Amino acid sequence: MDLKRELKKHAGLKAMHEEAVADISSAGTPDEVEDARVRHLGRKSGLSQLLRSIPELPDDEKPVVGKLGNQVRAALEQQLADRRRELEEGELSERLATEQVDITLPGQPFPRGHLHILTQTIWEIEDIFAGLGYRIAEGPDIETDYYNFTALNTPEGHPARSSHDTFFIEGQPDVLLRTHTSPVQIRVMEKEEPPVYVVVPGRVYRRDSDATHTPMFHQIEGLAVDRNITMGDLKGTLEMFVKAVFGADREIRLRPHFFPFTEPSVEIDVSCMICGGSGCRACKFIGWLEILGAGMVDPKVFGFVDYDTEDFQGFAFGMGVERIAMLKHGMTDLRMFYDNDLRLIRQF
Ligand code: 2NM
Repeated sequence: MDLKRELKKHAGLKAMHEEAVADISSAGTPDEVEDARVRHLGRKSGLSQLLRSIPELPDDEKPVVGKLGNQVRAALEQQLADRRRELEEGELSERLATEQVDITLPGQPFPRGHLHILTQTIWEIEDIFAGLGYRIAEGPDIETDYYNFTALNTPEGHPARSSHDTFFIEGQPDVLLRTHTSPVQIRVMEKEEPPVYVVVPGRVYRRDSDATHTPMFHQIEGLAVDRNITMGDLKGTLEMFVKAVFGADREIRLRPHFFPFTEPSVEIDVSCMICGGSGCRACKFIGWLEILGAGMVDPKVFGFVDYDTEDFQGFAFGMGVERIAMLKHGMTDLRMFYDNDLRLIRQF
């Protein structure tokens, strides 16, 4: 190399160059390269001192040292840069080799939740009716007296109003927490002409609290309005529903009952799924469990929504979701649904 031959002209520079070349070559990390740079090119390095001393040198040495010194500095700077890049690239490929991520490995398991048993029960019931062509309708939890009672043929002073033990909104005697989801059926009928097939799930509120009553619980009600709807449609629909939920072996029976909004009205029992009907503790040795209220919609209710009672008839029904879930899963205390005890939640 040119520089090597030139360096024979100056033993001092030659020695500095050789020492620096060896030192830079042996640097093992970018930090060590930097240390070598400070040692050999820094302000206190022999090379810098030599270049600074040029004015004091004999005239014939000045151009030799000036030119050669700068060549040495340029060569070392080049070597430092090369060595630094070499080491950085080595570091990168080392990290790429050792810090590989195998993206085909299974991920960290993420704890997965699931629907609450009440939600599962609501969805299951909705699915059964959806399969029969029913739509799902929802409405407000906070209702007016008109939708919760009046339009459901329960006028002021009617005994059913007090038996519901309604939560009223303070200072607003016409506003209350709905005691059933039936006001939604009224809202649907106000908006839509028959035929109407809807199921209505939701929270309802009554001033009640013991082992079998909570002040808030869930209902699903249903309404079918069409031409030529009869009690036979009611019975067939609800028998199919009960068998879908509790099993094909179950039977139903209808007992006469009273609701203000249906006439005639019935309560529907299912043959006990624990004893099969022979009598046990679950059915209080009766063989039957009450699960549904139902009836043919009273023409007075249709009057409130301007439906033509000559052309259209309907049946309606309602059930408590907690009660269905308890019977289906053999649960004993209604309040378990709201304890948020993971031992219960994880069972379903
Ligand atoms: C029940 C039982 C019987 C019912 C009636 C109506 C409406 F809006 F058509 F009048 N909706 N829901 C009804 C009838 C609800 O629940 C035990």
